[in-house]
Amino acid sequence: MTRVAVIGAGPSGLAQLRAFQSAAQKGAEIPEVVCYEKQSDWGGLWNYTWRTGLDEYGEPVHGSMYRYLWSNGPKECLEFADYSFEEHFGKPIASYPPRAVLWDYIKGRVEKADVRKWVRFSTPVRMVRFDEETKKFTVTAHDRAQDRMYDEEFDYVVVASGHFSTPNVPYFEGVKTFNGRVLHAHDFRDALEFKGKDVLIVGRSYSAEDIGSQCWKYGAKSVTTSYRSKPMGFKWPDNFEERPLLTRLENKTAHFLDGSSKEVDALILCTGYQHHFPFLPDDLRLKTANRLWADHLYKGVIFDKNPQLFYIGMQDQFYTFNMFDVQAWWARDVMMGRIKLPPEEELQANFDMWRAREETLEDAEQMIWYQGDYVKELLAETDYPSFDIEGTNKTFMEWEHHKAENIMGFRDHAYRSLMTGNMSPKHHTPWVEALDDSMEEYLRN
Ligand code: FAD
Ligand code: NA7
Repeated sequence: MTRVAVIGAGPSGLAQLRAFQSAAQKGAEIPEVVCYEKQSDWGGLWNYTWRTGLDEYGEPVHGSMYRYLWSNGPKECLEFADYSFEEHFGKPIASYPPRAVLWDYIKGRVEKADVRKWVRFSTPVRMVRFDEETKKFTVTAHDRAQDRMYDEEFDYVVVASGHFSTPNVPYFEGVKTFNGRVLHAHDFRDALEFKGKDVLIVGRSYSAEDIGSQCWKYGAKSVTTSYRSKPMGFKWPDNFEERPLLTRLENKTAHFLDGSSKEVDALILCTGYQHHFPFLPDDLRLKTANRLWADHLYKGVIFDKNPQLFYIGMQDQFYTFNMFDVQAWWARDVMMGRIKLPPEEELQANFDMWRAREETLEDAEQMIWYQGDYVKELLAETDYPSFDIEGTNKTFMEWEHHKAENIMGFRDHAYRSLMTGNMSPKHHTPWVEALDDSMEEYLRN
C-alpha cells in the first residue's frame, strides 16, 4: 500500500489530511497517511503556548503567537471552501476573530473529518532520507512521550512544518550593553509586560505592525518602530512613531540612521523568520527566502529535485488557509495519480513564468492579485470546491484601504463571506477597547 508521511499538523498539514479524507469520503482508495506532530495538540501556530525557548521535552518551542492576537486580515479571505465559519459557529460572526476563535474553526473541520487518528502527537521528525534505489523515504521520528525513536518507510513526504518559528535575529552594535529586555517577536507573549514602557521595535512588516499596535493598545508609554527599507506609513497615534534603521545601542539609548536617538526600555526584534528544516538532509532541504514565489518549488508545491517530496504553505502569505487547501488537494492528486506531471521543461517554464511576474510586483495590491492567480491555477486542476478568487482579492483590497484609513480601527469593519454570500456582522466592541480576547467574549451577541 502507498504510504504518505505528513510533517506537521498545522493548517497546512491538516489541509493535507482533509484532502485525503475527502477523497476517501467520495469513495476513492487512498494511501495510508501518517502525520507527525511535534506539539501535543494540532493547529500549528494557532495552538497557543505560554512557553518560550524550549518546551517540556527540550525541543525548540514552535509557537510564535501571543495573547490578544486577532486575525490580521479578514477571515473572509481565509475561509475554507468546504467548511464555512457559519457551519462551524452556527451563525455569521464578525470579520477579525481572535486566535482562539480561529483555532476552534480550524479544529472543527478536522474533527468532523475524523482524522485525528492519523496524527502522532508529541512526535517530532528527526530525519528524512531518500533511497535512490528503492525510491522510498525513511522517516525517523521521536515519540517524546515514550522517549522512543523509530524509522518508517514512505512513498511520499509532505513537509508542512511552517516557516514562522525560527527567528531571524540580526546583530545591532552595542546590544550587549543594552539595559532593557531584548527579544525576538517569536518570544513575545503578553503586551502587558510593556505597559508604561518605551518600546523600540525593529522591522516594518506584519509582526512590527501588530506587536507595535498591541503594545500601544495595552498601555505602552511610547512605541517607536525602526525600518530598514521604508516606513509602514500608517496614521499612527501620537505616542507611536516610525524612525529609520537602528544603528547602535548604548545602555538604554537607541541611535538611528538619521542621527536621532531615544531612550527605550525594551527592544523587540520583528525581523522575520528563517525557513528552517533541521530534519532534512541537503538533497531534500528547501532553501528559500520568504517570498511569494518560493525557490525550488514547481507549482509552488513540488520539490524540484525530488517529485515525491511536497512542501505546503512555504510562500509568503496573503492567502493562507484556503491556499494551503488548494495546494494540499493538488499534491494529493499528484500522489494519487489523478494529475500527471508534465515533463520537467514544462514545470520549469511554469516556474520561470511565475518568478518573472513575481519580480515585477510593486505593491500589496499587485501581490494579492498575483497570489490569487496562483491559487486559481491550482484550483482549476483539482476538485477543491471552487470559490470566488476575484471577490477574495477585492476583500483584501478593502482591508488594505481600511488599514490605510485607520490602523487601530480596521478590525471594526465587516465583510461578506465569499463562501456563503452572507454579510458578517460588525463586532460588538471597537478593537481598541476590546481587551478580552476570549472566544466566549467574541461570540457574545
Ligand atoms: P504552522 O502553523 O507553523 O504549523 C506547522 C506545524 O508543524 C506545527 O504544529 C509544528 O509543531 C509542526 N512541526 C514543526 N516541525 C516539526 C517536526 N520536525 N516534526 C513534527 N512536526 C513539526 N495567518 C493568517 O491567515 N491570519 C493571521 O492573522 C495570521 N497571523 C499570524 C501571526 C503570527 C505571529 C504568525 C507567526 C503567523 C500568522 N499567520 C497568520 C500566518 C501563519 O503562517 C498561518 O496562518 C498558518 O499558521 C501556517 O500554517 P502551517 O501549517 O504552514 O504552519
Ligand atoms: P516578515 O514579513 O518576513 O518581515 C520581516 C521584517 O523584518 C521586514 O520588515 C524586514 O525589513 C525586517 N528585517 C529583516 N532583517 C532586518 C535587519 N537586519 N534589519 C532591519 N530590519 C530587518 O516577518 P513578520 O514576522 O513581520 O511576519 C511573518 C508572519 O507573521 C506573517 O505571515 C504575519 O501574518 C505574521 P524589510 O521590510 O525587508 O525592510
